Amino acid sequence: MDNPYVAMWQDLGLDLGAHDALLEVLGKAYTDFFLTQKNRPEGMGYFDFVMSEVHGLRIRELLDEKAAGRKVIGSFCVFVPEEIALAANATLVGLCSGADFAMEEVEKLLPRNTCALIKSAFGFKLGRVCPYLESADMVVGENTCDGKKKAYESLGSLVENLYVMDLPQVKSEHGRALLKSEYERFRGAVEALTGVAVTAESLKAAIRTVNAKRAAIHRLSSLRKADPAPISGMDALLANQVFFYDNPERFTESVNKICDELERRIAEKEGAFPAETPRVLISGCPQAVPNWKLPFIVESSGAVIVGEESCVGERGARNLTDESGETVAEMMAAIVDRYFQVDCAIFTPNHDRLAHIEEMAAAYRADGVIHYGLQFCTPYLMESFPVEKALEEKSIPTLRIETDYSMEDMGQLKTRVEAFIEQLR
Ligand code: BJ8
Repeated sequence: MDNPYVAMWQDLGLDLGAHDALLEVLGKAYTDFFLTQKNRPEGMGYFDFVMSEVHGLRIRELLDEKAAGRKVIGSFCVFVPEEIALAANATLVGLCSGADFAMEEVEKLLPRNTCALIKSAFGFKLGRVCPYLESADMVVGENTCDGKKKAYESLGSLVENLYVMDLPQVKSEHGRALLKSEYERFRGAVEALTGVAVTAESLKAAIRTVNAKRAAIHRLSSLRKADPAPISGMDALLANQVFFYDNPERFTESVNKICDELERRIAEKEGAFPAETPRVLISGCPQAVPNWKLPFIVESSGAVIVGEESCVGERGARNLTDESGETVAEMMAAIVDRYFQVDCAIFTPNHDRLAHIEEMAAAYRADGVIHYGLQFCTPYLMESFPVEKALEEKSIPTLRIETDYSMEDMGQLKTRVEAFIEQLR
């Protein structure tokens, strides 16, 4: 049967041949990595469906929203506040990319020693294979790491309406003031894009919507403390990845539904893995769709991942925004307070992150931590050394991994991960 979305992809200007090739690789990876897992919760059927339609139905929904007068904003970072976008009648979608694409073209614009995440974003644009990017009315970049900061200078010539947000690098009063003024500037830019002013009512509703989404993810995370773990780390990561794409209300409902099921599984001592399987916390760089390499290696080597200290995970979703404000100014201040706690490695010093890793290792009863660093990601690779040292001093076994999106080091990584899991046993 003909694919019902071909005309839509064509209208978006996608390179259909390249896009077909991407979908084929994605579909195969999904089948191999996810559908082969045993003892999956039934509720994962929803996420399987979402992934099967990630370039189809969800894009059609976004285009329908646009036809009804809403705008779509794409973002590469959890510092871009979804609350502000929603309150001004826009939908925010994540653009972070987790696969290599059109690398030859990318390396004509970026140095080879750029992290895979940045290269991937460029590859998806240059290869014309990302319908989210092509649907976006505004793309938001942010001055976080040096790689991203400088890459947006080049990306500006490739995408229409690139908006760059400045971000603090120090958690000081001055840093907070910068974040506040940048969020105000962003509010103005979104209002100008949509023609809709943020009101106290719309902002309160948006804060509630995003809080509900985060609360559902917190509930899911908390259930992973059980032994046996009721859900695999692969499946929990998938839910955290879908967080950035899905309709927020539907996402919240689906995650809460799976949580109901997980509570039943915990009561019946039913796990995705047997009880006493070695438990691992992953900490470090974000793992964007379809970057499933490390979790697959870990869980196919006999351990279960019980948490992600990552922006696609707890670092991104931790903390709700205070809902008690009554004016736009009060709620904007609450949004600044909430986001200013995100402990990305671009901050210096960044003591909160180490404290959070230790807290998470204890809360999720992790037997060890795997620090995941993307090659050439200076902020996280630099932090991996003190993190490893501090954790080892507390007798928490730690493995530092440095990798990219290629599959070439699968064998080597598997050997190291297996040895680490053996040590945990
Ligand atoms: S808040 S982690 S989403 S910036 S991997 S591009 S850091 S060189 S992604 Fe991030 Fe926002 Fe921080 Fe989170 Fe640079 Fe490192 Fe590449 Fe990275």
